[in-house]
Amino acid sequence: MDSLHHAAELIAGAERLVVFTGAGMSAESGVPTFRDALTGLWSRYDAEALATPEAFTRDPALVWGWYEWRRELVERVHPHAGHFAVARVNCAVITQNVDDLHERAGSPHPIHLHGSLFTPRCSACGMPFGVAAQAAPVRPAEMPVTRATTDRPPVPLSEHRENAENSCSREELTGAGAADFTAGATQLAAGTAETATGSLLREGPRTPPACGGCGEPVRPGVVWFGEALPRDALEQAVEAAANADVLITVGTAGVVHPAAEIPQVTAKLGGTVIQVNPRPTPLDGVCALNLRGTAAEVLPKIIR
Ligand code: BV8
Repeated sequence: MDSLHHAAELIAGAERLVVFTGAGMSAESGVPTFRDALTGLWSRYDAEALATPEAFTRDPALVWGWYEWRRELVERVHPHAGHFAVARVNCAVITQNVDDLHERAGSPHPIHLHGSLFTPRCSACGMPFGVAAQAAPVRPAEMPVTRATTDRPPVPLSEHRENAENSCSREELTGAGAADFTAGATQLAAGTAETATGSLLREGPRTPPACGGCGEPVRPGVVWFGEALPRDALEQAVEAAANADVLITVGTAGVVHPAAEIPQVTAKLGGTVIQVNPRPTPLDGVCALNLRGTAAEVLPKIIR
């Protein structure tokens, strides 16, 4: 039996299926993977150096410009056949991605281990920034705890900026509509923006954080390197992986922790792990099947 057919049989027989996704899941929708997230003008930046609290403290407007660029890009793309295949089956979705492609394909409640491009929050108390503030405020206890334990000191942003500014203007840095993005990002960073260029949230008007705008900057609603993952999300993900009889890991390099340990939880407790990735990863060893293909090609063939 070929491996695609074998995988389809295992998945069809699963009672508690989990799908765990990384940046490669969004690649065929047109969202660059994290290791190549920086294309064009942003290619002068190291994503890991930008996705840190230190970078935001040092230059909030530049970091906001990067996240606005990514959010705008996600707004322009669409889920692919792989997202729709996952949404068709009864499963728990755990994602490292900060886009909303799983939701837009119909997966009801993906667990976002690394936050979202669409949930900016107060950097002091964690309250969501905008209409979400009235909905479900993030309890301060869930505020990410930051510890400078990044795997290597981020390359000083001043070095990046120096290079960047030598070769292109700040307006160019943040792509199309640059000037107002930067201005909007600066306002957002200062927590003073009532509106910022390009609606940050799909819902209606934004309001200051429910905490009354404690004067701290509004930050992107993602988990940066050196920050703890949201406790609820991590607990839900570990529980789902521990109970899974089949887990499909799709499009992750398996190098960012603790998320990379999720497939290992399933394997350690006797579940079957199936990997979908064109390239080998450190997760190969815990997978019963390693399907060397892409998310949009393989998932519709194995999830029927
Ligand atoms: C924490 C949000 C502690 C922001 C992200 C030493 C060793 C190990 C770990 C560490 C270490 N030192 C420090 C650490 C911890 C660090 C870490 O793991 N570093 C790594 C780089 C070594 N982790 C952290 O800092 C975490 N926090 O540890 O906190 C703590 C504890 C208590 C109290 C205080 C602190 C936080 C990590 C979260 C970082 N935030 N994202 C943003 O997006 O801007 S992570 C970022 O990487 C994205 O979320 C991305 O999803 C994620 C993982 O990357 P991948 O998804 O795997 O994507 P990548 O591009 O790497 O790979 C793509 C894959 O897809 C490839 O394999 C490719 O072959 C494949 N592919 C490509 N195309 C396709 C495809 N597959 C299928 N189909 C295709 N078409």
